[in-house]
Amino acid sequence: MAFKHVRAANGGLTVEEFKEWLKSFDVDGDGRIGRDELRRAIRSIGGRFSWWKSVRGIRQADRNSDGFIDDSEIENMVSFAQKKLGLKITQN
Ligand SMILES: [Ca+2]
Ligand SMILES: [Ca+2]
Repeated sequence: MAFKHVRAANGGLTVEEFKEWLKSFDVDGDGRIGRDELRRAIRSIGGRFSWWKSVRGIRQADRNSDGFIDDSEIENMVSFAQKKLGLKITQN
C-alpha cells in the first residue's frame, strides 16, 4: 500500500490503480468512500489540500447526493483527482 501512495504522489496511475488506491482508504469497510475517508486520501497526497477540497470532490462525484462515493461513482473522482489534485491518471 505504501508503494501505491508513493506512486500516487508522483502521478502516473492508471484508472484501475487509482480506484484501488482510493478504496484502500475505506477504513470502515462499507465499500464507499465517505468525506472523512476522502479527506484522508487527499491528505496522503499532500497536506496543502484542504477539507474544503475534499468536500468539493465529494459533491462533484456524488451523483446520488448521499455523501459517499460508491463503486459506480468512483469513476467521477478521476477527473477531479486529475484537475484538482494534480494526479496523472492514464486510461488503460
Ligand atoms: Ca467507507
Ligand atoms: Ca453517492
